[in-house]
Amino acid sequence: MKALLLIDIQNDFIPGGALAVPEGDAILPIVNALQPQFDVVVATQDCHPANHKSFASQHAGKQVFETTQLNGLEQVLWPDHCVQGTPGAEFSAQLDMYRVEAIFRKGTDPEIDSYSGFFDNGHLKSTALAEYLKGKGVTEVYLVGLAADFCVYFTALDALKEGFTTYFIEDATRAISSEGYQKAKAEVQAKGGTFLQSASLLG
Ligand code: VGL
Ligand code: ZN
Repeated sequence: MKALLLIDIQNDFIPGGALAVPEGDAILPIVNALQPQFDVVVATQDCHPANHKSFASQHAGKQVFETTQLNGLEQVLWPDHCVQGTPGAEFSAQLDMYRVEAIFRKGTDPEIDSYSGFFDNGHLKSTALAEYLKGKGVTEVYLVGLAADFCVYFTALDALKEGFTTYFIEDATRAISSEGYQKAKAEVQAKGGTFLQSASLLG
């Protein structure tokens, strides 16, 4: 069984949002066209409390996009984004949701960030996404969404660790930084992930 994982396709990651990914909105028609091709479609949702420690606003004297140490992990300090209960945390209104059978929320613990849809950044707690997919008989996961160099990338690494055959649909993702994306892509490929274009699935 094949699953399509919609990673963080939320207003704050789309142009106009608090942490906009360049051209993030360009993926929407492709993601919608892909959904009917899959047995299982699930979504992740970055869902932070207002005092989340990944926000630069929570660290006196720190600027947005600086890095710091957070409980022993390197942490990029982000603009406030995807705050629970705000429009920025909602899925894009242009994203079809009718085939999405489950939503996995992450980043809800104020003390730790959570890029991957499977685990927090310290690998301390699971979202139960792997167990959910395995319970549905899924062996192949296809990744789309935002941002290619953060949440899609870390989700790909964990999908590979969890034993899923992992595909990254490149034109259905966009990155915050193109250098970051090139490094991320090389690592995912080295670990066994496959990069492809949506056209090869849409036929
Ligand atoms: C993301 C930075 C912070 C993402 C989430 O969805 O890629 N990036 N929080
Ligand atoms: Zn976040």
